[in-house]
Amino acid sequence: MTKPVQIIGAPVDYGANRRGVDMGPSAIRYAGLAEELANAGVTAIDSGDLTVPRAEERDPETEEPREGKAKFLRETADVCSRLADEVADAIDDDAFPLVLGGDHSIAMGTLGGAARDAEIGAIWFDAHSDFNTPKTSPSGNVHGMPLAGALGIDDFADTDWANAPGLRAENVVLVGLRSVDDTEVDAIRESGVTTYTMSDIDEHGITEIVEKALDIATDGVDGIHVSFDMDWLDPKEAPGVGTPVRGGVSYREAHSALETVATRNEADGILRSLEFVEVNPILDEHNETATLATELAASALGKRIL
Ligand code: Z70
Ligand code: MN
Ligand code: MN
Ligand code: MN
Repeated sequence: MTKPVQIIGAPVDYGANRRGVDMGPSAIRYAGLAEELANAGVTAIDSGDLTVPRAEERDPETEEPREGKAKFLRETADVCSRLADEVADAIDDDAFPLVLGGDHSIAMGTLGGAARDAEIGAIWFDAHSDFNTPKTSPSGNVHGMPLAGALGIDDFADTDWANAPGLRAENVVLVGLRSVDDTEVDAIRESGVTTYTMSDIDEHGITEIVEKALDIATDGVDGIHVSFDMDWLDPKEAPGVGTPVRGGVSYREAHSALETVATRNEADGILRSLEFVEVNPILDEHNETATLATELAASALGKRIL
């Protein structure tokens, strides 16, 4: 990464069903993010954390938008709006935003900022598809909704704070899916996004799938956002996540995926923003999931052994 990297912490747990993911940004910094990035030859500026009121001080129920349920939607709207401004400002300053979550609801903020004055694609590394809406969500947890929100699907059609203006569904690729709700299937099919499941990775290998994802995500856009949910990894590698799902990618596949992104970015400078979400230090073992996030960030930003 030739640009200076601007680290933005979003200590949010409004969107998750398990408390603790709000401590993710602290845990990732404590695990040595600054040193990892420095070793990778990256210049990083840490702009600290967004101010996020504690969930306990808030009433989770909200009527917006319309029917269905979505817990802490007002609070999520507030923090995503501020995050979008920070991300857009970083890009304006010719810096590269690296956002630390927090639960995955914050992706609506990151994408909103990254897609403010640009047409963008996105690669979503996640066990889950995050395509629910307040109407369809079985849980009411907003971290299961950010792609639907950013793409303006159904209830989110005129929810300005959630929508990412320049995000193009035909340039959105979900990689490594293994947990999709029945309620998400139709919306995914109708949206025009591309999906690769864990079976596709088994069949074709991680490098081929990520190369294909990059071809699709980068086609005709100004840049891409990479959203990395730590539950994409197998729970054996990343135990500190709120919603572990068996059968995820290995340590080596995760690094390989992000090295493939880094190599493409070295060639065409297409990477516009990056985020790591869903690190839950309370559920972690010796901060290893946070440590893994620091190493993965270094791989994505161009760390090389020789
Ligand atoms: C489920 C829901 C989800 C992350 C869990 C789970 C969604 N589809 N997303 N963990 N990161 O509640 O909507
Ligand atoms: Mn997710
Ligand atoms: Mn997930
Ligand atoms: Mn196939």
